[in-house]
Amino acid sequence: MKPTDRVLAALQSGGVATDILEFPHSTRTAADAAAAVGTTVAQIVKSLVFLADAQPVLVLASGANRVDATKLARAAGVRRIAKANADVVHEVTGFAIGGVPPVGHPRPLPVYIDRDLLGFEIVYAAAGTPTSVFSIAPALLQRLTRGTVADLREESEGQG
Ligand code: 5CA
Repeated sequence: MKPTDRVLAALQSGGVATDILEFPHSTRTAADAAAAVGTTVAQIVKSLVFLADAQPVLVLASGANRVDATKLARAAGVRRIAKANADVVHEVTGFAIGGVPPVGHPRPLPVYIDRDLLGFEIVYAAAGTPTSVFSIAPALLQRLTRGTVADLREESEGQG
């Protein structure tokens, strides 16, 4: 199955009716995706894998924010947070960096959601490839992923 089909299947089995938007150019980064869609970087969902006491977790963060490791550790109830490398990201999500979606993984991961995403009516997330995204209401994304909403924003720097 194509990567985008795995995402579409997960959305459909969750009862979410949305189309995958395919672009002729890169949506690999939050900035690229925002430019392609014609929205703000803050409305792009970054799907990031961290190791929380060595267990993989997925963080859905606003494209405008960097994730604060201390806040994530507190939310996850762990001591150590490390960023997963590209191989680990592929292994635990089934997708390559630049296209990692929030849903459609081989095994469900614990999900933590940057509360700033909930301030938007619609957000855009990667749909499995570095040239595709889908739109979704953040409340629906939360329900679909059973994600824990938390303050995860690093305060010192703006863009991530
Ligand atoms: N398609 C876009 C917007 S939806 C996207 O996937 N953005 S993202 O933020 O979710 O994915 C890019 C992120 O992957 C970067 O922010 C960075 O945290 C991570 N990343 C990029 N290169 C590497 C790498 N070599 N190892 C680990 N993580 C990486």
